[in-house]
Order: sequence, then structure tokens, then C-alpha cells
Amino acid sequence: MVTVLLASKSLTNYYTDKYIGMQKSINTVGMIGLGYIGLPTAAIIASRGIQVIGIDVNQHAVDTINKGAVHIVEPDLDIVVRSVVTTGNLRATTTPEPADAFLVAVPTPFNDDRTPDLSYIKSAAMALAPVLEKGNLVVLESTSPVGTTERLADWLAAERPDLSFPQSAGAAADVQIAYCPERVLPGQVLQELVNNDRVIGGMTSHCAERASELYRIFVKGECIVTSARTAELCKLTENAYRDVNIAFANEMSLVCDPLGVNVWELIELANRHPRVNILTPGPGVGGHCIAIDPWFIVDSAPELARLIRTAREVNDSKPEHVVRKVLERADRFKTPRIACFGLSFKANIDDLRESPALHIVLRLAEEGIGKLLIVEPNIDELPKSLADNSAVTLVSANEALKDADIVLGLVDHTEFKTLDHTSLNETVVIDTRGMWR
Ligand code: SAJ
Repeated sequence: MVTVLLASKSLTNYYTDKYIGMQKSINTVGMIGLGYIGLPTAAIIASRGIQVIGIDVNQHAVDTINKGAVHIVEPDLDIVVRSVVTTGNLRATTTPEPADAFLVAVPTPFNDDRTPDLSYIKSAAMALAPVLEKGNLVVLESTSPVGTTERLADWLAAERPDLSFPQSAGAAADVQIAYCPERVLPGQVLQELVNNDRVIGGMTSHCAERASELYRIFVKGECIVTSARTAELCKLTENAYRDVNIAFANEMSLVCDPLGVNVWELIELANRHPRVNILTPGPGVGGHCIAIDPWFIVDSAPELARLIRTAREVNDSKPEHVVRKVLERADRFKTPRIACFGLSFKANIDDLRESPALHIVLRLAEEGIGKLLIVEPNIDELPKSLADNSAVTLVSANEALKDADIVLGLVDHTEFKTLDHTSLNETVVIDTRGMWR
């Protein structure tokens, strides 16, 4: 998939633009966290001629990057990383080193009780504190509950009593601290990093202005400054908004089933209204953002965020609804062969994190109802959780279609949408994405 995209694009899209208004104050940047957000961000900043030191606790990621390669799949990222490592503008290490500015992009998962787990941010603060210097800027990018930037500042201040921080020294602080959420869509990260507007929240307006200087190095979109708390809630609001809207579509698909109405046709017709724009129902909401971030709002205001909580519950219940549907349809076969199209959390990516498709396949495997023929063109081997089960095999689309009693559409990958679905006429089809209508 990546190779095809690479061949068709010019590198100049990403990094030949001149960096206008470069401030002498930011010549080196430390990027803490080299994952799906940190690595592309580090590479793009490095491509603008800034010295970037990438920091990650994962030795494998560090070694891979230092060889000019990548440990994650994102279109074109390998080309940009290879280039900036070759020019010496990006280098990776496991321990922070002094720099003019630091960006923190580490995970913020939730605990079993759905309260936010800020331990990665705290560890990043502890690692960063010893190398902080007067004049530094620290920007948190991780999706975070409201108040986290202030907590980061407190953790840093506790470790470095010799430096002053905005919570006590205001604009005169030795270290400036801001929050600027990432907003990029997996699969389009390099374009969106450059073109999207950025919301930049400072602990003081001076902090916001300093952070804005940093982002203007590589952002063509607008850099809008606000308070850190507003920027934190803005990020959560964006993802909760999308979750609520997907939940509406998913709820309509549940309502349509017993009424005998085709939800895809219904949505297409309703969307003809000039002020209606219903999203697409599916097997559930996956990924490491939309399925998690709304809970941070619920955690902050449990009595008030009722719609947001219910939307999460609607979307989380969808995979089990699909499992029940498959079990009902499989009942008439002795040992049904079920072709499962797609495992990733959404179309045209290889990311299986929080994937409803994977959850559904795991549940079907657990039920032990027959043979599961998995088609997932973006992976070479099944995840460990499935690989050990002899009833589950990774096959090509043609092999799966040849043998299947039931065809289960889980992810609307481009290659699946263009399948000749007339061949499905004789088969039981459960199409959770409406791709074979
Ligand atoms: N989905 C549906 N129906 C839809 C749209 C999505 O079922 O109509 C499902 C997808 O299949 C997937 C999940 O929702 O399982 C999430 O996919 P997505 O494409 O909506 O979002 P992500 O998780 O890839 O990226 C989101 C983006 N946020 C918004 O669009 C508001 C991205 O801009 C954020 O940067 C990212 O979360 C993040 O990191 O927070």
C-alpha cells in the first residue's frame, strides 16, 4: 500500500518549503515519544532545518530510526525519516538531552475504571526535568484531561526548584509551558501536520506565543492561541463530537434492523436535506483516540456529560451486536466457514489497536462456531491472539470467497469495496460497513 502511494507523490509536498520567520531562539527541539504522532512531527520539524533529538524508551524504535527506517506504517513517513536522518537533522536516543524546546507526545490511555492514566506524561516529565534550562519551552501534545498541562508544570517545578515556572512566575518564568493537541488523521498524517490549523494553549499568553513560534516553523494552517485548559478541552471536544455523531449513525442502524429498513439507503436519503449530515454506521468505533478520549470528559464531569457517556456506550455495544447477528445466521450450518473481511480499526491502514473488527473475530473464535477465514491485505501475519487458533487462517479474498458460507464485511478497505460482489449472491452476507450494497 505504502509503495504505491510513494510512487505517486512528490517529496516537495512535505519539506522544501522555506521556513519563514524562523526564530533564532529555537534551533534544537527534543521530541519525547516517537510513536504515530511524535515521529512524523519530529521528522517534519527536522525537514525544516532544525536539529531534532527524538527521545523514546523503546530501544527498537530508537535503533530503527537511527538507521533511517520507521517502526510504524504511515504513507511517505519512511521517505521523510530516511532523508532527515541522512542529513543529520534527526537522531534518536533513549535519554533526553538539552534542547531549546521540547514536545511531549506520549500515550494517555485509560485505567480499567476509565479514569485517565497520566503515568506516561509523568515519566516524560521526570526524564525531561534534569536537562531543562532557563529559556526552554515545553509543549504537551498528548490528548489529556483538563488541567494536565498544569500538572506537568507542577511535576517539572518539583524536580527543578532552581528554575521558575509559569504557575508561580507568570510571563517572567524561566521555562514556558503550553499545550497543543495533535489533530492528524492516521493515513494522512504528513499532510495534516502541515495543513491543519493548530490550537495552542499557553499557561500564560507569553507561553502561547512562544509555542506558536515553534509551530509556525512547519504549520501552514493557522496557529490560534488560547489558554491551556481551553486547548485541552478543545481536543477532547473534537473527538467526543465525532463519537456522538457516529453513535447516532450506529443507533439508527440498530433501529433499522427490526423495522426492515436499509440503513444505508435511509442515511443517503436523509442526507439530501441541506442541514443533515449523518455519518456512517459500522461494527463499532476503534482506534486509540475516539474510543478513549470522550471518557476524559465524562471523568471530569460525570453528572453532566450524559450524552457523551451514552454515545460511548452505544458505540461500544456495536461489536457484540454484530457477533450476535453472525451467531444467529451461522446456526443453520454444521461447521460454518465465515470469511471475515478486515481486521484493522478502519479502512486502508494496518493499525489493529482497539479494533472492533478484531474484537468481533476474537469473540467468534472464542465461540468456536466454525472456521474463520480472515482477509486483511494490510498485514502479513495474524496477531498472536488469533495465530494460535487452528480454526482461524489468514487467506486471500479469492480463497475466502471460494469457501465461505457466510461473508462478514468488517472494514471498508478500498480493495474490498471494489470486489465483484455479484459473486456473493449465493452466500449469506453480513455487511457492517454497507460496502457491498
Ligand atoms: N467510524 C465510523 N463511522 C464514521 C467515521 C468513523 O464507524 O462515519 C469509525 C472508524 O471506522 C474507526 C473510528 O470510527 O473505527 C475512528 O475513526 P476516525 O477516522 O473517525 O478517527 P481516528 O481515530 O482515525 O482519528 C481521530 C480524528 N479526530 C476527528 O476526526 C475529530 C483525528 O483528527 C484525530 O487526530 C485523532 O482521532 C486523534 O489522534 O485524536
